[in-house]
Amino acid sequence: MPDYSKLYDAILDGNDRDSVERTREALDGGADPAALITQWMIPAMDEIGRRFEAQDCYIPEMLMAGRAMKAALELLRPLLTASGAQPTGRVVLGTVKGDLHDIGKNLVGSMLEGAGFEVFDVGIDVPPEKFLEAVRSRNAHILALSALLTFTMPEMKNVIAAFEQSGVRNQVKIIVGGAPVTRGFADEIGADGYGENASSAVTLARTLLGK
Ligand code: B1M
Repeated sequence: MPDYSKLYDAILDGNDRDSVERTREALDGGADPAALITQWMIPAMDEIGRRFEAQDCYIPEMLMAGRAMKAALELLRPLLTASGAQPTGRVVLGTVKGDLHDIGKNLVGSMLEGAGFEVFDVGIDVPPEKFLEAVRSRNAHILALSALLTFTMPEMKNVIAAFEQSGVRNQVKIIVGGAPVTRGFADEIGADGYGENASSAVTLARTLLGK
């Protein structure tokens, strides 16, 4: 793959104008959108996270990098979703209560849409009752939960408990993902599956619906 390090740098620098410009350039040059995301854009977010952890940067820098990433993803989104695939199933998607991270969730949503799923994104910081209401009103086949913080992961368990208490747990498949989430954690809380990244979330959703 050609060198797209200027896109990586634009995200790392939190320069949204530049990240959009570099993405446009890359697409004009025939770049594969999925490869741009996995090989250049996500590594830039990982690097900003590493710097934050090492106290080499602070929340404003993380916020600006997030903004530059989202701006570039906006350009790529139509390319990820335009597959023309037949409707595969309905998914309610959201980030759990207490958690404001949405870039990974949005990527999962775009990839699911690209695979033909109808996706209802209920946003970030979502309490269990809102997930319940959304799954019921949309008659969803799958509930997809995202968490990026170790201290919001337990919220996934609370969501599953809310579905059990309401007697609707067996009507929907619940899948979980996000950087700190593991397969072991998914099993422990009684989720139906774990997706390591956006494309494995798609494979998982398809498998769970027997597609
Ligand atoms: Co935050 N943050 N952040 N942050 N942030 C992390 C997650 C952190 C790892 C950084 C670090 O310390 N290295 C750390 C968490 C530590 C921990 O809990 N172990 C952290 C922290 C501490 C915090 C705050 C607490 C900081 C503070 O206030 N002191 C705070 C919390 C706010 C809150 O949520 N209540 C906070 C805030 C923020 C910003 C708002 C500034 C911003 C978010 C902007 C936004 O989302 N709109 C932000 C950012 C940008 C990050 C990092 C740098 C990047 C996250 C990201 O977008 N990655 C992140 C470090 C990192 O991840 N390396 C960090 C790119 C994205 C494509 O990847 O989201 O992992 P990801 O999604 C992947 C997979 O995880 C998976 O697929 C996606 C695509 O491959 N996936 C799923 C995700 N959901 C899935 C669901 C599935 C399946 C797969 O099925 C349902």
